[in-house]
Amino acid sequence: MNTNDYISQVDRVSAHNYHPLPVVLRRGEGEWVWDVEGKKYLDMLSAYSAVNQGHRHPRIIEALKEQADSLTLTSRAFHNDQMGPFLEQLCETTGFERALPMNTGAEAVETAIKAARKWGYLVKGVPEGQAEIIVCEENFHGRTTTIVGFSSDHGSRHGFGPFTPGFVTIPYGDADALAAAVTPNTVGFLVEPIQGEAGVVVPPEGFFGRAVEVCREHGVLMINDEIQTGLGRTGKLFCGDWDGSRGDIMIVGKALGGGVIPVSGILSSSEIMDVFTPGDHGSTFGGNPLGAAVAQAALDVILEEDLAGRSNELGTWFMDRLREIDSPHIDHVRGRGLFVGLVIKDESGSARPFCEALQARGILAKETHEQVIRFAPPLVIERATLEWALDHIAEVVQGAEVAVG
Ligand code: IF1
Repeated sequence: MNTNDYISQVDRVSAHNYHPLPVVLRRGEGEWVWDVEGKKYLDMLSAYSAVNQGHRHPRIIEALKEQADSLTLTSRAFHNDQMGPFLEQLCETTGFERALPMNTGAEAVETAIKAARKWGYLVKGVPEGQAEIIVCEENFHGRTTTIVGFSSDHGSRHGFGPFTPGFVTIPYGDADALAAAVTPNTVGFLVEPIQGEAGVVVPPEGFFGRAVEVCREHGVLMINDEIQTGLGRTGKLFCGDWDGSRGDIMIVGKALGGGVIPVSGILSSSEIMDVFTPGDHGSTFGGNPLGAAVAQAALDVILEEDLAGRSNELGTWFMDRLREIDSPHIDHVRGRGLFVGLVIKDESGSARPFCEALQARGILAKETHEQVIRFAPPLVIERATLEWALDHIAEVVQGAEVAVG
């Protein structure tokens, strides 16, 4: 079968809930992937920052294979010998007292929502069923009906109601609006330190620090969604570190699974985590030994290879070089570390044709929200590879190969 055969097959048998680039991948290694015709591509998306360690990192694959040869799944009805070591390493790495392991990011976000609400009722004294959580315009926190219910993106929520009550929306980056939205029933502020899906939107300087103060003043839990921005992506171990705050609850996922298996979770204090009692929350796979073994290796790689430091150094250099490109189509470049958004001017049309031109040159990048080309390569990427990519990016955004407008 060739590329078109695979695409036709998927078109025939799958729901059409995505519009992927017309490429069918078969192999990955480091920052590179190969399609079914053997064509090589630079992965500039990293599965939306779930492959920070690069495709099939040897240490992570070794951990996967070793654990697969002994025990893969027990459910939480029994203990296993991998979950404790994993969660202890995660707590030591993040500085939190306790962790609750889940699988997908959305599951972890839902877990954080439940933790904040129950803390509100048991500790803060909010009347049962009255808890409010503040979220931001243009947020992306996952695809469950509760989560899309507080999305401001019509495409993510249309046709999926009715939705869960108890969420209040403020403009992203507006600390005064946050303060004004707080009521005695507010239990949490759920926020991405940099908004990913919104198009790599970095909040105004000082917003995050001010939000921490507002939350502290009003006894509101700061809930940092670091699923995409965490684990080195923005040039610090966690994006909140740029403002010295990892939140009262920090949500992690994606790269925690090393690009191999879904591993997510929430981290918090004992006071907050102790609202959970046996049987009131869980999941079949949460804390499974295979994921726990992989996640330990995933964390080791991030720390021992200083992926955050690489992201900071290479990302800063990469964005400077992008800003030097003289192109009629570039509105501006934004981001932090190797979490970069190149914003295409409205008059130049959508970012999609530029992504298709990049694909023809062996670079896989994905547009987000029409106008933004997101560049988020694996954090193991070589500088020489970025230099090669920059030459092609410059030619694409300067050249006439893209029919614009
Ligand atoms: C899709 C977006 C990114 C996330 C943040 C929670 C989750 C995500 C900050 C949920 C997941 C993924 C989901 C994937 C595409 C991708 C995405 F474009 F959808 F918005 F990265 F920006 N918090 N983001 O970014 O984690 O349940 O997926 O494990 O749904 O199309 P998940």
